[in-house]
Parts: sequence; structure tokens; C-alpha cells
Amino acid sequence: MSTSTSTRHAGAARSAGTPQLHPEVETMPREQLAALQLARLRETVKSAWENVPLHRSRLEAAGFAAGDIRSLDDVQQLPFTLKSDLRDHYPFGMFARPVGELARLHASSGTTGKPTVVGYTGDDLDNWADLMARSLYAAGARRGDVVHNAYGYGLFTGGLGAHYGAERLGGVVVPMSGGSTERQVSLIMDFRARVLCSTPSYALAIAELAEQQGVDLAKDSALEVGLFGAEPWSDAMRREIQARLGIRAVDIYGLSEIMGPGVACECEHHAGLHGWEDHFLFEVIDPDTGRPMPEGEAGELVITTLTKQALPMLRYRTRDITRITTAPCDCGRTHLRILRVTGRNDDMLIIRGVNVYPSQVEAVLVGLENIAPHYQLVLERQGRLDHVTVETEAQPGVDPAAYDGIARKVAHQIKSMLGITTDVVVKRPGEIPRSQGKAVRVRDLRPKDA
Ligand code: DLL
Repeated sequence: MSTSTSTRHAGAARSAGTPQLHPEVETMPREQLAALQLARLRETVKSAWENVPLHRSRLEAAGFAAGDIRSLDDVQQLPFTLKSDLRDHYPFGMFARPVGELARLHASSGTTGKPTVVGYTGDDLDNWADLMARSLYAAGARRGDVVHNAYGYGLFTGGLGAHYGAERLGGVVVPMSGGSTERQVSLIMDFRARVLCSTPSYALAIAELAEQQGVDLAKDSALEVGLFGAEPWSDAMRREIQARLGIRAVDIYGLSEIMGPGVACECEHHAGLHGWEDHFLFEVIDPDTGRPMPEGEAGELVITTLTKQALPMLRYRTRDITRITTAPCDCGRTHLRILRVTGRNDDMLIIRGVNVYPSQVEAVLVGLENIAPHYQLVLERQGRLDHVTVETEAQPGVDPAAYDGIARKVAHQIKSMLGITTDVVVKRPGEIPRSQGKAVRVRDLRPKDA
């Protein structure tokens, strides 16, 4: 059964606030949304029970029988699923459908050990395209827009996810992928792209190359909206991108284990990312105890899929740290909002007892006088303590004789804002590696067994 809601609903009754692509679901009263979630949760648990031995054994161990879900709160009794479960059951052991019935596979690069493989039925792809179209629309994209898609095509979900969503919306997709940055600039100009899809770090690399070529994207391009995600980024970075590209920069979130891009996306109010609750059940838990956090408090995002056929996920621990609010949004959408993902649990640095995410360092660096918005954090072990060197870059035109003084000011700023002591090295323009996809923000030189 397809759970698809398609763009043909676009002309249906409009609610208060700004228009939505699927108004009947996007503005659904929360009680009705909860009833829909409960029905879909039951289906999902049933399918996981019947088709995935790992889920069945865990559900049984937790005392569940197939039809046991009585209320949405029961989800809190379900066992968690971890990324390691996907690895341990590589490649297809968590699939609820025979692989021959699927329509697509994606995989993560798998920096340690085996990659994680995810699968989609035709209906799953249909729902994904709908949710990406919905996200693009919420961000401000419209039918007929030229959508320049610089997310990587291939096993990464960014490229194809944005591609089919933009097509579903009725956009004109330029399937550019990452890389060939000079060409990105000329095609954005020549094809009059209104919408840009890329990682935030790559958007900056495009902006920088355009400036070097003497092209003023902010003034002379047709760009108006950007959907940026796949990595943590700060509001300071948002301001920088908006100024340099002359666009409204919108945050979009997703992960391959759950679907890909389009799990949640900001609307024009930039007040958190609407998590599409007709397809996903969101929780925030204390990462140490696994207990639910009160609404509004930070913790680990846990997602249960409600419509996925090929790969139903029960309480998937994303490792992403965020907060949730169910308060109404001015746009009229009723779906909850996750606040900007600060970082992943695994990326948290503990510097002399202080917890810091790379994106918090970014928030201090970006926008500082004489400093360009490119950086890497180098982690080393000094005795028994971790030490961080912040490598950043001077703006073009700054006298290298001034670099040391700038570095001292930056270190002071980081200390006063974040409470951590760092060494800061200011490099010449262009010396920090530029990303074409997800930026590498941390170089960890600590001994592996430490
Ligand atoms: O990055 C899917 C995606 C593509 C999302 C394009 C948005 C745009 P993965 O490669 O599986 O999938 O990586 C998922 O990236 O768990 C987060 O840690 C991080 N992430 C994704 N979006 C954001 C965001 C794609 N907006 C992992 N802010 C997630 C912060 C993000 N982190």
C-alpha cells in the first residue's frame, strides 16, 4: 500500500500562515496526526516483527507481542536500534522485504569497517520524493524553478534525494553533483538557477570561487533560496552564506538510515526544522540513560519510521543532539520542530572537562574580523589531556605580519565564549582544505588506543 501524498493536493484548501505543498497533512490538527501515527506505528511494528528476525527477537525479549502497541507512548518501551545493528547484519539482514522486491540501495562510505546499506521499495522512493518536494516547498522553492543540485550523486542520499524531490515539485533539475566548482559557478549563472542544494561548506566554496572569478553571485545570479544540510552548521555560517550568495539559507536534515534528506526542513520562519510526523515518530532521549527528555531540552534524537517498507526502523538512535518543540509555528504547519542539530554525540570534544561541538567553535569564528569562514580542529594528546589547535584562515589581503596578533585575538574570543583554551593558527587564504560535500572539521591525531 502506498502512503504517498502527492503534489496533486497542492491546490487544496489553504490554512492560515503561508502555503504548504500538502496542506491537509502539513496543517493536520495534532490529535489527528497522533492517530495517524499510532495506526502507522502498529503497521511498522507488525512488519518488523514478521519480517526482521533481529527486531522480532528484541521485541520478544522486551515482552512485546505483534499487536501490542496501544498508544503512542508505548513506543518508549520498544528496544532501540543502533547503527552497529546495520553493520552487524550487513548487507541486507535488516530488510523487511526480499532484495529482489526493492527498487534502490544506498550506502554510507563506512570510514570504519563495513558500510551501512539501506534499501527502498518503489513506494518508499515515492514517499521520499514527496517529502523532499514538501521540504523544498517549505524552504521557498516552487514549480518551474531551476534547481541547481550540488549534493553528491551516487551512494550518498543527498544527490538523488534532492533530485527526485525537485522533480516531484515540478522544478527543473540541474544534476550537477559536487566538484568542478568553476563549472558550478558558470552553470548557476547561465541556467539562471533560483534554488541551490548543497552542503553549507560547499556553498561557501562555490561563493569563494565565484568571487575569485569576479562573479558576484549575490548581485548578478538568479539564486534566491538554498537548502543546506548533511553536516552541522551555525547561524553565523548561515549569515555568511546568505550575504555572499544573496539567498535565504534554509536548514534541511536527514540521514540515510531513516530515508535521506527531507526528514525535517525549515520553513521561511527559520525557527526550527519541521519533522514530517506523518512519516516519522521523533523522540529526544538522554543519551546516557535512554530516558525521554522533557520537551525543549537537549538530548539525542531518536526516530521511528512509520511508512518505510524496505527498512522499517524502530527507535533508531541517530547520535544527533538537538531539541524538539511542538509549539505552533507561524507558518501554520502543525508538525513539530527540531532545533538546529548542534552536532553528533560522537563528534563532541571534551577539552579539560568542557564539552564542545565543532559547530560551536564555528559560531565563534565565522564573522570575526580578518578571518575567513574556513577552519579545522586538530586534536592531539598532551600527557593525559586532549589539546585542540584551531586552524583557520586569514581573509585575502590581510598582511601576514598580522596573523599572530589575529590568532591571539581569536584564541581569546574562543576562551571567553566557550571556556576552552586552544592554540589558534591563522593560515594563508586557500590553505584550509575546501569540501565538495561534507566538510572534514576535525583531524584527530590522538593515539588510536587512547
Ligand atoms: O547527510 C542526508 C542529507 C543529505 C541530509 C543532504 C541533508 C541534506 P547521511 O550521509 O546518512 O545522510 O548523514 C546523516 O548527517 O545523522 C547528521 O549527523 C548529519 N546531518 C544531516 N543533516 C544535518 C543538518 C545525509 N541539517 C548525518 N544539520 C546525520 C546537522 C546534519 N547535521
